[in-house]
Amino acid sequence: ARRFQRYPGCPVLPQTRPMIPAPALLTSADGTFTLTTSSGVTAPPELADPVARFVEDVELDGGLALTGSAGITVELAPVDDVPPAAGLRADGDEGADERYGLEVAATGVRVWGPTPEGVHRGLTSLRQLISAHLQDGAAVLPAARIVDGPRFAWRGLSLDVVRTFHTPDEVRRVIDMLALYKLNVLHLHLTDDQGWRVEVPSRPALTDVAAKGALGDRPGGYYTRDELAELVAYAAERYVTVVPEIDMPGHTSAVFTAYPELAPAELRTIELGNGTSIPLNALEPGRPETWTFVEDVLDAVIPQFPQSAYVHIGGDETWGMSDEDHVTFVEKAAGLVRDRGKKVVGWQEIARATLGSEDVVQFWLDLDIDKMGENPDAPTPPEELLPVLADALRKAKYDAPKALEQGAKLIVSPVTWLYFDRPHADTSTDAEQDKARERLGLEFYGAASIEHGVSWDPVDSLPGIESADQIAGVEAAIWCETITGPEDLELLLLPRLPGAAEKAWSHHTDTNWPEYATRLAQQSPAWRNRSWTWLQSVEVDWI
Ligand code: TNX
Repeated sequence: ARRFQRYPGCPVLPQTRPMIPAPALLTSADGTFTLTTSSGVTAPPELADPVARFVEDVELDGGLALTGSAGITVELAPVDDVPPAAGLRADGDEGADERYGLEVAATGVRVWGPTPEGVHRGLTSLRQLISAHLQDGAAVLPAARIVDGPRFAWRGLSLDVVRTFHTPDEVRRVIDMLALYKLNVLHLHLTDDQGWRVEVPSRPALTDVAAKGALGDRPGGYYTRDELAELVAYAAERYVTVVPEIDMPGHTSAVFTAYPELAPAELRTIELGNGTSIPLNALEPGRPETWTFVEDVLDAVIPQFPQSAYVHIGGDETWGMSDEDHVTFVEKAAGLVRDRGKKVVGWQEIARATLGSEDVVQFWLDLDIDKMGENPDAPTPPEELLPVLADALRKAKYDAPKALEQGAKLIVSPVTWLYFDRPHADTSTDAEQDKARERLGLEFYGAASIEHGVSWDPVDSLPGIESADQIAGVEAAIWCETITGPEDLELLLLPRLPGAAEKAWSHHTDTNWPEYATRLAQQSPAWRNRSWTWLQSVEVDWI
């Protein structure tokens, strides 16, 4: 397979540090510098926020309270020995720059970057070094000079909060994980067949009725405007942008329970035979009331996500709808988003519509129908579903090339590499956990190992991509059909999430598994201190 070429001057890493993602440039030096509770940070006032965040996080990661004022110097200074990121920023801030430098010398630690955000990323690297080297209240850091910056500007996680409702506190834990791995987008999948999670004051039944649902008999819920404001601010403090998804025209069964007048005359589903079914109905583009509804929703939701330059309109799996209606719907919905000053992102199926060059298409369907039958553990799909799936996968092959032809950029989220709702192939050293593992993840995808998660490259992963410039970014996705609560969620997120970050950020694309596994093992002290659950894979020597 063709491999991403390092930019000129980016060497093969001669040695590593307990950091994920791996930094672009790293030079070891002789000596060490020791941080203790009497150490602290010297910084100009404009960096007070990232520094305060760092001090708080260092304590949460490992219990080291930096109560002094010297040892770490932080400043604004340019970084240009690594190239700027490719791709698009979810907050639309074209002037943003996440590059940073980090130097550990015998005389002290220095972190610098051209912007507070760059400095924040550098301090995040320092957090990882401290927690991996912390022993008896002191972090003995080996001397090194690091210069680093992201390969892609949009590095995210799509989180399904519908099939299982995750409370604001649970979402904050996920944001903490994203921040530790320099991921900067939380894509919230707020609506689906089973529920609705956001307030629309002009449409009270969405929260009074639709929000009560979740998959099966799980509890429903929604985020109030205040809760969302707090979540968005919590994320922003960690330089994470929250992008809202309103999934339409399909995946709208919950809307139809709240507003039956929007439902098509005939409701159709495919029974899966295990008590669940796939609804085939969608919002109909030919009816004026559909568009009043969509406008009501956009007008209420957009202001709740001020940092996001984008609105995700879904567009996936409209299996009960004609291609023509799908295209009509997508084009009109995209126009309404643009009219409101936001850019459009949607699942790959939107590439079948006429798009603008500012639109972003999220590619996911890299499945091969012939291979899907190869997983012996997978349930046999009902007869009725087979032609529907075959048709969906056949059309999906053209989506990425169509998007690129139209000048749109792609977010890379292939099921094969970035769907975290695949079962874990690695067993756990913990028997209880291993039992939970057996029920987690959708079986028809087949199980994937942690090693698998780092053995690919975004540029090589989809048809039609020739260079990193065609990619907006890299986003993992976690769907929650098999996830019943926060422990399940964390067990599928960790330790996969750092692997997605490695692919999205690092310029070192040919990940070497034993070397990566060593860095991964060194993450566990911070996870333990933060009481995050992770799959204790037998393939990794956790410390
Ligand atoms: C497909 S990915 C879906 C979701 C499911 C997911 C399960 C996408 C855009 N749609 O509705 O939850 O598969 O992995």
